[in-house]
Amino acid sequence: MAQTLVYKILSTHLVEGKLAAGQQIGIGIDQTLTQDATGTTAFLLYESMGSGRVKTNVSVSYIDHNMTQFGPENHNDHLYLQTVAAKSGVYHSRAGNGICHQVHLERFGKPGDTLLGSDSHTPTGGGIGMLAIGAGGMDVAVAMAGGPFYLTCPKVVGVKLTGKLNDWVAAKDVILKLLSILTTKGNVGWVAEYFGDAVETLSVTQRATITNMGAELGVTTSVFASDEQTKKFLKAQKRQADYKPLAVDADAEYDRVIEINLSELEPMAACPSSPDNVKTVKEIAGLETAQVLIGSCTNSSYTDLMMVAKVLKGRTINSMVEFGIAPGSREVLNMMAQNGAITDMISAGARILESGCGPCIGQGFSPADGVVSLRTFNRNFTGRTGTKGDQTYLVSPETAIASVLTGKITDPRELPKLFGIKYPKIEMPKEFVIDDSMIEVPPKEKQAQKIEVLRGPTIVVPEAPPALAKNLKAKALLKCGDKITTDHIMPAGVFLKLRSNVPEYAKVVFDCFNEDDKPTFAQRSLELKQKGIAGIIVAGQSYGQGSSREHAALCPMYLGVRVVIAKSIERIHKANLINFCIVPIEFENEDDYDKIYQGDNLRIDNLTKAVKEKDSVTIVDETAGFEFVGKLELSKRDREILLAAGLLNYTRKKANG
Ligand code: MIC
Ligand code: SF4
Repeated sequence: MAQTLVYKILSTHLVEGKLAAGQQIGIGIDQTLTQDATGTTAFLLYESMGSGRVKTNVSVSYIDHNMTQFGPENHNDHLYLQTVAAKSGVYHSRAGNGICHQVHLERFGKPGDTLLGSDSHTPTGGGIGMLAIGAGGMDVAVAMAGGPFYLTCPKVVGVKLTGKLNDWVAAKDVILKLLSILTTKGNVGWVAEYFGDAVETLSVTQRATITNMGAELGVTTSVFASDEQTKKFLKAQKRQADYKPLAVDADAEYDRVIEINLSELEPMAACPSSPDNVKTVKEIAGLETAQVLIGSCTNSSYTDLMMVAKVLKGRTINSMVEFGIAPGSREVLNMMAQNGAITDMISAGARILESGCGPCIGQGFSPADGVVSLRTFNRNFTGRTGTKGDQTYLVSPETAIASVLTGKITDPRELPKLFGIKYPKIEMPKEFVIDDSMIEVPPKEKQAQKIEVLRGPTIVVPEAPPALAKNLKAKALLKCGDKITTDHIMPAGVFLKLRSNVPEYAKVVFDCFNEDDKPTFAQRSLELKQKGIAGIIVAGQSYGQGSSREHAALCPMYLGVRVVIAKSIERIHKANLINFCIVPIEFENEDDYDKIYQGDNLRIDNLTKAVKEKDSVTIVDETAGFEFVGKLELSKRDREILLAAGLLNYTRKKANG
């Protein structure tokens, strides 16, 4: 039978279930990646499983998020991750070597392989023809131990690309266009697969920009074929042996097809504060900007940054703009240092940041109050920059650099007219400067046994969830609206350094909803927990979108949250809730959402029975005096995990027979 790329990779990795959309399947995982902000928990859980050496072909632990090092926390994490990686047989990419997704693409990505990463932008690997999926750290820990990854067998949306990108129009504009069509809601259970004549015109890094930001659609992943472009990229990385062609069958059918003609595309921007609030740059042109940042795993490749350097050469940035550039990897930084591009950037007035996530995750460069910040990143959720009420626009490097020169949001197609700049077409280099000295190869098992894993005092082993209550007595601790992201639930920024200390980090759960002079969400929760009353979160559509951070389940669990009732819940977050024994319930009738108020006393009788064998559960709102039905959309395995009090307990039980 003719197959899509997605189904080709799935069928060669299927270990459980049937390849039919909507069915729960288990797939074997070839590679994993973890980063420091989710990796410490992942490795602590991995160690608790007692699994020894990893069973994957390749597992890599990256340090790229937490690099500011105010206080000992970050460095404690780095040392822990470095030693635990060596002990477990995991490659370790040191701080300064670059953003996990960019480095993984350059040094490890392999067409046709599966990659599971504890970061939602893992689908960046789809740019090199991998089936690359983001998940919670606990799921990645299981994969490192050799276990399958379970997912809903997806429907495939074929995105047909035709035409050719015009000068100053970028891969970022392709994904922004798609976000304007599909939005960030309602795409759970789908994968985006790109096809059509225009695909061969896009380089691997352009494809990776598209698959990276596909995460914002909420799809399971996004995939491109592996072809001549892939071969060229791998050859330039001196990894031609990793090349394998991968093409869609001619008469393969997609569940839905969307066509984007690249020739007709124009520069786009995601306006505050959602990646799908997309307008053309022309529509918002002229808006003054005081900060422009280029970087992140979406747009920090060699070709992106060389284009920026060429535009800047011999020019000076607008004096009202603060301008930072964070190269995606040390490889990119090194190449630009060697060919002089960094000098062009510095001379123009750019501030060169280290290779890492930096401002994308609120580590520095929080904008001033009320100013427009223009970023080439993938997320502009409110407050993510570290400034409340921030005004962040997401654009391509082309639009960013045009705006740096004018101080206003500027359509880059104006650059020839405004400054006489010709579009600098950057070719993929024939050979990259390869230097893997910051990637530590794990020692052989015997050698590794002697390694002492360093666990500084700020690293606290997370508490295991308690067993599910038979009958649940609870309170609606919080009622929130649509599109609540994991950034709302668990802020990063200045709190990011607390990732390996759940009791401390839990103090800022839902910090964005805390009001001065009123008890915080954490205080209200802990007070109830002491009285033996569980917490319930009531939410609207797409609850838990965005990051894969399992702390958005782990910390609420620590505070006593046992159930989330929402209109819909995003894929990774739903899995994280289950892994930490929080029951995800969806409203059968969405109107019931309006009848519940924050503070209502809720009751769920026979919860364990429902989780065991029912597709729905009755929830009694004792305060409002009504009852309603919630859907339990759970696989058999989900149910077993919940009944075993979470994935860690479940895995241990399985291992002990
Ligand atoms: C993000 O972009 O939000 C992050 C930080 O990379 C997260 C992971 C995390 O919260 O540590 C992600 O995308 O999963
Ligand atoms: Fe890092 Fe930002 Fe990419 Fe997340 S989205 S991995 S924080 S660069």
